[in-house]
Amino acid sequence: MGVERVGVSLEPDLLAKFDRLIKNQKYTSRSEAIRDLIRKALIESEIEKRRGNVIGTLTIVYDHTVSGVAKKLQNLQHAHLSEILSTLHIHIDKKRCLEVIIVSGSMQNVKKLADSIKAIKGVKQGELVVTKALF
Ligand code: NI
Repeated sequence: MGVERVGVSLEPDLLAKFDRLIKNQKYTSRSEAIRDLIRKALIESEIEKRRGNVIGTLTIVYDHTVSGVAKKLQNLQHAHLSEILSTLHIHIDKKRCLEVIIVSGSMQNVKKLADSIKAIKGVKQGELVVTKALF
């Protein structure tokens, strides 16, 4: 496959910040970093159109001392067997737990499930990261 070269005009400040970012992310060239950004934008735009299935993670941090939170999380996960592939649980400290939930399905269902989990009292942070599923 051939490649086409394109020129991009950027303010020096913005370029300096971008170079720092890609250096931290261990990119070997600007081109590769820009290609990844474009791919990410295309995937996101397709996700927004809600076509096809997605796969990804929902990472949450919750306070397990909040009454009922663990039970609510468990009930919700048992009610969504088809969207949840796996769950990783780590005890951060005396109070806080980290859970990484691997999710898949239609964007609509995955988003709805993530929103319900984030809405549980005691769940302090929640971030859903999805990519287009290859199935
Ligand atoms: Ni825990």
